[in-house]
Amino acid sequence: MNSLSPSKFLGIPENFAAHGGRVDHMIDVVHWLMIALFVGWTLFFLYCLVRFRQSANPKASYYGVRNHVSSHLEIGIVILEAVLLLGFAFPLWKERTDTFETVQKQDPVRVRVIGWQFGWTYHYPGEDGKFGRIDHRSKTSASDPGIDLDDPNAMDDFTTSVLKIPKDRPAILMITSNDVIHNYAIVPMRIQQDAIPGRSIPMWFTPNKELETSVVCAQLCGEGHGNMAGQMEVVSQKAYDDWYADQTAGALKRNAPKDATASR
Ligand SMILES: [Cu+2]
Repeated sequence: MNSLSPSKFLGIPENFAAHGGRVDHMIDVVHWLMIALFVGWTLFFLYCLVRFRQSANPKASYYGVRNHVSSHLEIGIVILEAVLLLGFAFPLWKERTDTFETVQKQDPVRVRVIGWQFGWTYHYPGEDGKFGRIDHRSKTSASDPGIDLDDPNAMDDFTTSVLKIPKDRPAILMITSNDVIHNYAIVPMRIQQDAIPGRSIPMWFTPNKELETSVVCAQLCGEGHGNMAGQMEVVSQKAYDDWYADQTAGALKRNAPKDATASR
């Protein structure tokens, strides 16, 4: 079946997310319908070229088509499309959007993703699992997530330019933007979400294989839009934990109160 699936022969990258199979299935059934329509319309077009050629039809017909084949065909297509929408697309959408409560109970990894002109910054909550307060006035550059270091929860927070998450564990990415509307898209994870300034929108998925891949901006956002390809890594839980502990320790050291006279 795989070689017969349009999502494969049209060259979509391999799926690496737990829910991705259903997205690919949706892409497959929609493409099969489109292929059928394309072939049908092409045959009909060729038929018309021959059947209604000028030499055989010097005079126009004032009656046109008198049977109901076309109406029946159209009703058939409408039914098929309704099946695709109600039978496949809606249930997939429902599953994607209604699972947030469940996912939150499955010990997810949480990362804030900040889009900016032109790149991505990742903000991890550190070992306490709590993100520090965000203060937009404290931002010093386009890519600054604006973490307020006066908040005790921020002491162990760290930021990266590459997204790192563990395999087989749900990841909840909170997508936001520092400037204009971007769109955070990970094709191998079959997921994307608009990054809107002033909003923090959750997007969740479970990577089921280790990989290094790229993330892209899927919303034209300015002259550097094409440079917004970033990197992400899915690693083993152990590698993730080690890396996370390292990063947290680094942050705690950086943010440790200096001597009392130094102003922050
Ligand atoms: Cu962009």
